[in-house]
Amino acid sequence: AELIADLRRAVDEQQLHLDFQPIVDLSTGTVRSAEALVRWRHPRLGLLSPARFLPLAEETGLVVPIDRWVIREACRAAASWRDRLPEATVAVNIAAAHLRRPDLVATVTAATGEAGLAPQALTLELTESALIEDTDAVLDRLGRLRELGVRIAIDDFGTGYSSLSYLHRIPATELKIDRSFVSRIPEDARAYATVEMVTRLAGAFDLRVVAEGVETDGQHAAVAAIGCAQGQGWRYGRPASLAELHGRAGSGA
Ligand code: G
Ligand code: G
Ligand code: MN
Ligand code: NA
Repeated sequence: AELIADLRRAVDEQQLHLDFQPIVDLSTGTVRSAEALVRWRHPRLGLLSPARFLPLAEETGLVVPIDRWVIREACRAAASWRDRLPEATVAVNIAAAHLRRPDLVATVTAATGEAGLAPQALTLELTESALIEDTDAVLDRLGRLRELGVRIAIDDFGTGYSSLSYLHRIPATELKIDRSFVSRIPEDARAYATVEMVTRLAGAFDLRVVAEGVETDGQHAAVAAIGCAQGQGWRYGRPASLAELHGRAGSGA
């Protein structure tokens, strides 16, 4: 209960910050995007990962103001790296509760507008479990975001309960293959076949594929051979502060 009161204050008192993890083009190694990941520097408990406080934030509805803050900060960050990485987008995770809110489109429009960022440079990551409640209102909202140019990624693909049918309904632009599959290749034949199948399926839907959780050279070689367009994971870079990311982009390929 005390943590709830603390969390309520965290946004106002600037205790949250974002780390960014690069997403690279698998054929060239170029940074194509960065995923914003929220962290909470708690005054007494120290640095808390989202796994520690997001469930609480979701229960209490505080996840909506947190996600709003994340969207705004992420857009500002993307505007700051536009000079060096003009093509790179920023990706933010959107909670199910936020997706259900009619004001999501206004929040996104305000954040990109304030930052002077093209909506095309923003990707919203939605999990399959958030998409389970894809009511007409949610689909309409996603359609309007797409019309603005905002990109839509299906996150942790393959782990949800939903059927493949929502691939037909959601106006997604990319599909992120969950790291539980990527971490088992190339050795595990079934995981390998799953990544291959999902990549081929994504191609038929014109979706860009991002392999998540690539840690080793072997995994990198496998996802590249399979034909995934992009990769994310420790092999390419850990989540890091904006300052560190700038340093890396400056020295990189
Ligand atoms: O960075 P880490 O591995 O601790 O992230 C754990 C989970 O928290 C991931 O599934 C990620 O999608 C989620 N997450 C990270 N940042 C945000 C955020 O700003 N908003 C929401 N809704 N989820 C986030
Ligand atoms: O659910 P989502 O995909 O948004 O979660 C992203 C989380 O995955 C981040 O918190 C990040 O720390 C974690 N992550 C990113 N790359 C790797 C990786 O290569 N290995 C592992 N184990 N975790 C990773
Ligand atoms: Mn994500
Ligand atoms: Na993911």
